[in-house]
Amino acid sequence: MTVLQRQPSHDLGRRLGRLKRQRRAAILAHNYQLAEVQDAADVVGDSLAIARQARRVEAETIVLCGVHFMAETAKILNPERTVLVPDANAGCPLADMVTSQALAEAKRDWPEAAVVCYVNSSAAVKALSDICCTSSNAVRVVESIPAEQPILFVPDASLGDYVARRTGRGNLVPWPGYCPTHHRILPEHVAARREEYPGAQVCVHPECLPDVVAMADFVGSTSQIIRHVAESAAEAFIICTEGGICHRLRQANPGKTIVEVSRLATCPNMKRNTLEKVVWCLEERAPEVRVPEAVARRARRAIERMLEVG
Ligand code: CIZ
Repeated sequence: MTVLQRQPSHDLGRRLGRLKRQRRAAILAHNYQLAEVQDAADVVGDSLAIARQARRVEAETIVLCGVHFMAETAKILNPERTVLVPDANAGCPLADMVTSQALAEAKRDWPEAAVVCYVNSSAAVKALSDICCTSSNAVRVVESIPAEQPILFVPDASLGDYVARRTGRGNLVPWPGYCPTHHRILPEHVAARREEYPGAQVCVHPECLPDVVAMADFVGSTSQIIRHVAESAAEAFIICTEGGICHRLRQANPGKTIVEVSRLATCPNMKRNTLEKVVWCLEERAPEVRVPEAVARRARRAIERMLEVG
């Protein structure tokens, strides 16, 4: 019987280094990636930060380690670069909860509404939207829309509810989508961790259930949580978002205690990307992510409108 063995990581590292030079490639990884992928990356950040960085790196090829919509966003903002993904099946169930057909119908029923789409959406949905947002700037984006204009917020209802409460917008209607990973975090998980770590600050991503958000000492996107933990005087933090972020938080804050709220908050799609697959996609120059130009042009408008808001 043949026993398959994992290749030693130093061999993989050497192959990766050689391929990166040959392909003039940069590896950009999301905060939710496996530790081994984050450690091999040139840039680690949220989807917007990595899409912006993609413009700055001196590379012809970008390996985008995240989920599909992130690679699309990087391609839309950097159409001249080749964008590869380690695993073509790394999708986002939240993004799939709004299709372009369903959104087109909703727009026909509600023509006066401005459509705000969370970055967790397909390029085709972004192309039908007036403006995009991330969890870092969703409040500012919504505030940039005239108060009297109704807003259709797609696809994340938890983020939509949070933004409606923060901005006092009674005319914001959230699409009924949700992130299955963030919704696995329950109030009892937070309560149990609080008992174990009295005095720890609870940091919550706004994709979480409203009852979990209500327990937070700090609510923010991954980049905002990273900044908050670095700047806070507190010594311990209970992290209520996808667990991959804890690797970066521990590296950056060796003196602080970083507690994952629940092992259930692991995104199976984010974890599809492994170091082996990063090497393979560079070897094969595939899978490559492409966005049809007509879709990309309109999606870019929604993203650039967001970038103007900041
Ligand atoms: O914008 C991103 O990358 C996502 C999906 C979440 C976050 O808070 O960074």
